[in-house]
Amino acid sequence: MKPNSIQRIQVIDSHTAGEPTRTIVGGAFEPGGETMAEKRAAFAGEYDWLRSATVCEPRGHDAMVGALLCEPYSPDCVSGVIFFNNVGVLNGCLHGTMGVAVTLLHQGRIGPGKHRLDTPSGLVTFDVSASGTVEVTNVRSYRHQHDVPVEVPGVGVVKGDIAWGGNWFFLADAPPEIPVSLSCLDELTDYSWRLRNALEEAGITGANGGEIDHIELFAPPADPQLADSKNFVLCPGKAYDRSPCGTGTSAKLACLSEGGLLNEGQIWRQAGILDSVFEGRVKKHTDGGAIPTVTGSAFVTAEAILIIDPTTPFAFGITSSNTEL
Ligand code: PYC
Repeated sequence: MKPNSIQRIQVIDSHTAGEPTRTIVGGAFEPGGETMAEKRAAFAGEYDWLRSATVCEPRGHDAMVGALLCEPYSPDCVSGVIFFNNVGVLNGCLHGTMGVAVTLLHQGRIGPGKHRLDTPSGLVTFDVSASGTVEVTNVRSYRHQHDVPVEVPGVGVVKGDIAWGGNWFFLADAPPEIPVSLSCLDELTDYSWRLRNALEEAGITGANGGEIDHIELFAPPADPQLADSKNFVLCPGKAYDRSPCGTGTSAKLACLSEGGLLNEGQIWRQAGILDSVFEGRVKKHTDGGAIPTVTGSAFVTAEAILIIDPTTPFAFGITSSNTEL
């Protein structure tokens, strides 16, 4: 339920390879439930106002990812975390994990070194350095289906892989006529959004009906000396990831590994749309798939108190429920 008194929310902002994370570090918001999946569901039900107030305009923007620190379910974790964006909650988020890591370091809650974080998609380990380099060992990632055809209205048949990297991804080559470049953001967004809608219309999902809410398109890197591939990732709320997307890089690593194109321990350098790079490698998992390790750098950009006065316009953010958008 929305609060009817003024709320002061303490946040620390960071960016990881260009992609922002706003971490709620104060305000005593503890979603109910025991496991992280239960806490995520409780957050979605009880605290949707907190989500939209912190990451949507006028305080945030569409690309902003939020992170709520909470009690972990696993006692050996430094914190639990629930990630969210402009339209809802996320399963996992690796650029956000890197942002949380430098935030906790900035606060003095942890020192440089290895720590564990409890997330709704599972336990992740991060190793953070004083300079902001963060190596994250992700949850088991795997390719669910290979070379899946989907008929996309206005485009034709597009083939791609469906893979889990902490979120569900459809991974495909970018069409040759649309360069993976900042100058083509509108075209890339339109193409990816059509693809996502076509997957939904066709009832194509991840395992157990998991919604494929991230689209990842690939092209050769701008500079092969610096990266092996360049991607464009469209997130669930139609914002593009400014970073190479950590869960998307994990999904890519799982596909490469399952296709015999990446050996254990071999480094894959994934550039994003800004040509910032995540480095990844995998360790095969006994249950199939792989455990990816993804490394990037994150930087604290602001400390702030957000003031939410329920008597003011758009106090809980500009959303489709309070506009004609
Ligand atoms: O880095 O995993 C990621 C991510 C997910 C959505 C935006 N970034």
